[in-house]
Amino acid sequence: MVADLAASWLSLSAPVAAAKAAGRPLVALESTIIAHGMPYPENVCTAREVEARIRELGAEPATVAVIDGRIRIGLSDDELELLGRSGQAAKISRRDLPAVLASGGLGATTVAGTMICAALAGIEVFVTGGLGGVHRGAQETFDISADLQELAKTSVAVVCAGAKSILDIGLTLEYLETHGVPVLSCEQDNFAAFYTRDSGFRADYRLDDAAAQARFIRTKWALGLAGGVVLSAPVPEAAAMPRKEIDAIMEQALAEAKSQGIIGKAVTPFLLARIKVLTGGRSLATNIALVKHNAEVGARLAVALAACRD
Ligand code: PSU
Ligand code: MN
Repeated sequence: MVADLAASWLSLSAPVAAAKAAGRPLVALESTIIAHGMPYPENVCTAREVEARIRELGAEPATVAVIDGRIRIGLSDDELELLGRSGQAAKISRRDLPAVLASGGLGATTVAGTMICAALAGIEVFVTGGLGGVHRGAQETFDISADLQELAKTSVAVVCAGAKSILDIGLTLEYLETHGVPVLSCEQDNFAAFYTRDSGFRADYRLDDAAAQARFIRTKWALGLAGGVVLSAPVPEAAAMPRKEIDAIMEQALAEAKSQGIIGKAVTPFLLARIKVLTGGRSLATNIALVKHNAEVGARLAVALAACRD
């Protein structure tokens, strides 16, 4: 069977395999944020703290990456270090997965890549920082993250702090609507904007309670409506950046990317690194705080989903 063949590329860590066998809740985590989204050593430190917090809340974390040509679901501390430190990991979205597997390589999975692997491993909840989306100026560049197409077809719930306003958030939400991807929000009515709480755009449905989120998701999938669900959680107030300041910095980073001719998969890592420098490192603290908060929201959702299996 196709699914069995695909599953033969997977290696589950012992804790993930044990949790799965016992029917305990699992939370997938991406690795592009570790390898390409944050600098060392904060990336590895954050990855470990996020995993610990998910465990405290009763779910098992499963960080996803490709190591030695295998899809690895659940990483050891040494493997997190390898990804965070080597600078050698490929950035793996849907189109890159066969290349890195076939060549026996090392790679970090994006939102799209992680969703594919999570679905293969039977994991329903995935926690990330921010979604990829429709880039500003996409009418000329056609730069639309493969994350959005993945949400359209792969049945995993993705917890995020919305999307950055380096993207065109309005068009990102339009794209998701076209593809039938529900955008849920907790703690507020509006979709979050990563460094700031409010994107200025309403989410489709506000569901603060994990049990209500779980019922929504179960109902979607029970109806045979395959595809993802976005759950937006705003960065905690104390860690949010002043809107004016971050907007000006993002404009500058975007202008630099354009003038330097940065294109394709290099765009998002370039912008993240420039924003960190231009904020004097403060954007990194915000990024870490929002990922930890997302981990809490995701762990509670995974626990609630496990309690309402159909
Ligand atoms: N947004 C962030 N941090 C990240 C990313 C997005 O704040 O690390 C990563 C995620 O892995 C996301 C990917 O899936 O960038 C999107 O890349 P692209 O725009 O090239 O599709
Ligand atoms: Mn892109």
